[in-house]
Amino acid sequence: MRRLAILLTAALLLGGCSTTTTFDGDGPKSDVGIQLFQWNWDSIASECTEVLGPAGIAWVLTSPPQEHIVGSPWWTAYQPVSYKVESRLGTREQFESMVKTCHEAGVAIIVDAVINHMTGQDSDGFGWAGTPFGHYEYPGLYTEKDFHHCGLSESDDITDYSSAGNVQNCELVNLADLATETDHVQEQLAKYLNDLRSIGVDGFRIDAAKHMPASDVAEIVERIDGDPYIVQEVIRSDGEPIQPEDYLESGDVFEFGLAYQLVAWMKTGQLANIANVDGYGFAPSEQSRTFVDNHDTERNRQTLSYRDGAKYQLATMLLLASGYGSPVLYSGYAFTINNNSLPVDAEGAVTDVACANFADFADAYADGEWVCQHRWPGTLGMVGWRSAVGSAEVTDEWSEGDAYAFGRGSLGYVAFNASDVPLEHRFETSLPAGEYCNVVAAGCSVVEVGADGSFSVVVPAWGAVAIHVDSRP
Ligand code: LM2
Ligand code: CA
Repeated sequence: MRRLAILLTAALLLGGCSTTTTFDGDGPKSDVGIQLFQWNWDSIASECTEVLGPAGIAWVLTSPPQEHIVGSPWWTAYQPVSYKVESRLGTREQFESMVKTCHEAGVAIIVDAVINHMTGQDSDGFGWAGTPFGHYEYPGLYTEKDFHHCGLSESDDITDYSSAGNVQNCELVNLADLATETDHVQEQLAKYLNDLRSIGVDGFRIDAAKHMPASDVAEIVERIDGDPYIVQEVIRSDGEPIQPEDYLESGDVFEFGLAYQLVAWMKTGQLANIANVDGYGFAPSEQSRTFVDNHDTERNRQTLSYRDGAKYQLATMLLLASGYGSPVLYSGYAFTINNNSLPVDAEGAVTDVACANFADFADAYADGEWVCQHRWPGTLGMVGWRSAVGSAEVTDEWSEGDAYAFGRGSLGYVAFNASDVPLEHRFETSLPAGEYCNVVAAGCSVVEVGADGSFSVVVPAWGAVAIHVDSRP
């Protein structure tokens, strides 16, 4: 029964009858995904086994796996040279083995699919796997005729985000823009994506979806075998003609609007707003993928990031407690300059992840150190909390000043404190009496719920206390 429930949840999460996935993980499966930015395939595999599977994380979003230009910045990954599964992150064999290992741990694999463009290089070169290429020449894949030349600006670059034609047919930072409306381009893309499907890949992040008409994306997705999970990157920006909602036919969308609001709420302390996001114009909850940050926003500083320490952790816990959307966690490496390289070996391949030793939020990370913020106790604890409370309704809401607390019926309760001062309070809950572990603190610090369902606790400054029925001493 339990196993069936896990299989069913997994199937639902992945948008239906995924052909290649079986989940044997034993933890309760959550709807939470995680982007492991620039983690190599071997490191993702061991993280699936050691941390993600046991924590009940549903899937990992990998960085792009296809052959890319040679160079030290992380963004070489976003300039495809060919669709060989051969990159700085590992070989095809390592990729295959990662998919297998993660599946055995009950974790699905979602791949970042760079399908809007090829390279942005004006001179000819060779890719990571040795494949020759020119800006508009990719042997065996594409020639000049397969690219857009929008003719709307001197460089053919995107110059006007108020024009859909400009955004979709011109070049995003000089990246050769594929004619995604054509049969030939769609066929090549489908071959690549279906090759990944044959390895067992469960779904795709559609990179730069805004830069392709929603109808092109839909046609490409149609050509993918089986019923893969799809999540699209359409950065929300008010007043633009292209909006995430245009893409819902092909799958889910990342809700950038909520990530921006989290920054504001951490400033104002208005955490209770998350319980009522109706007025914000976000994507429908069932198709919304929420997040605190991703690799782009931690660099352009439009969202919180690991640098914000306890505030970042608080925002992550709040997101995990919310019934709106499904969260995607983020984990990357520390940097001071956007182009900072990541740890590589003598050949330039990304080396295995070694997580920074986390003692508390005051830790400063050295450039290139793997932050592993997904392992912070508050994050893992709230993933468990989320699984425990499931879809139970919000009850026993309380807020005062910068503090906000609520329950999910008789299954769990959480209290947040967005201020510099610890908060002592007696919370009224609908929980059965007894002892509970505060799951966001390391170890089990015991909270005692009385016969009337109330408990008294000190919520740390910029911290939380969370208890649920599946974690009792
Ligand atoms: C994305 N989503 O839509 C990715 O999340 C984002 O990280 C990608 O940009 C972008 N779209 C294209 O896939 C990154 C990075 C850019 C970088 C591009 C291409 O943020 O800075 O552009 O990848 O590698 C770089 C240079 C840029 C240059 C371009 C072409 O920064 O100055 O443009 O390469 O050579 C002349
Ligand atoms: Ca385009």
